[in-house]
Amino acid sequence: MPEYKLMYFPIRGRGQAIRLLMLDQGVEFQESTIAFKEWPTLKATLAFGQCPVFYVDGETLVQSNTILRYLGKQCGLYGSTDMEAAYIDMLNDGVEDAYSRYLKMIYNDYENGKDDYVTKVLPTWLASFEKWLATKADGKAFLMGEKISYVDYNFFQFLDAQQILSSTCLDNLPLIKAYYERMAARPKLSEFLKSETNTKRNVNGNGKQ
Ligand SMILES: N[C@@H](CCC(=O)N[C@@H](CS)C(=O)NCC(=O)O)C(=O)O
Repeated sequence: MPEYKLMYFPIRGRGQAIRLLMLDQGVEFQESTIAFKEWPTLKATLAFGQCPVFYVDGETLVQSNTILRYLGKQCGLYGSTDMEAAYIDMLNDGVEDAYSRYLKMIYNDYENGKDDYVTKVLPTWLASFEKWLATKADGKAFLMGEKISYVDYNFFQFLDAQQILSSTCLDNLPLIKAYYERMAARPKLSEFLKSETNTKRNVNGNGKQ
């Protein structure tokens, strides 16, 4: 395995799915936190001036979903045919669309937009995923059925953040609720989620959650 190093701000944010995937899959990696005062210097060196940054031996990757897809290929979490890979990407693009709406509300409109997001925007996205889950292994396994794929870590981190925002958001969604609990109970994830490393990290960079 190459040497992996994740660099990100001291928050869960867009680093979380990458961390969860590597921890659960037993991938060794180093993690280094970017101090906010060091950020301008590092930012100037990065392809799009954004983090997370993922170093693979001498290579430097940015874009969280690219990093997830790269790890998906490395760890056998990307389906076994081109069509399965396309469905996994399709689901991940759905998670990205929902997550972007969440981030927009968190960073730009928390006070005025939270209610609308929780009562209208989020339920629409979750209902689509509930319907999807019902088509795969009766909703009793992962987003693509019996085998876990990289999108499960991204969907799980999204659900984890939504539960913090609204603890009842999964109440009428039995398949997603059970899916969330199943993922959270995976031994390595469960240990990490309870750890201080995780609980002391803010969900988002502005402290809103
Ligand atoms: N599409 C990018 C978005 C990355 C992004 O927005 N990163 C934020 C932190 S989550 C950032 O680097 N903010 C600091 C800045 O833009 O200067 C990804 O998925 O990695």
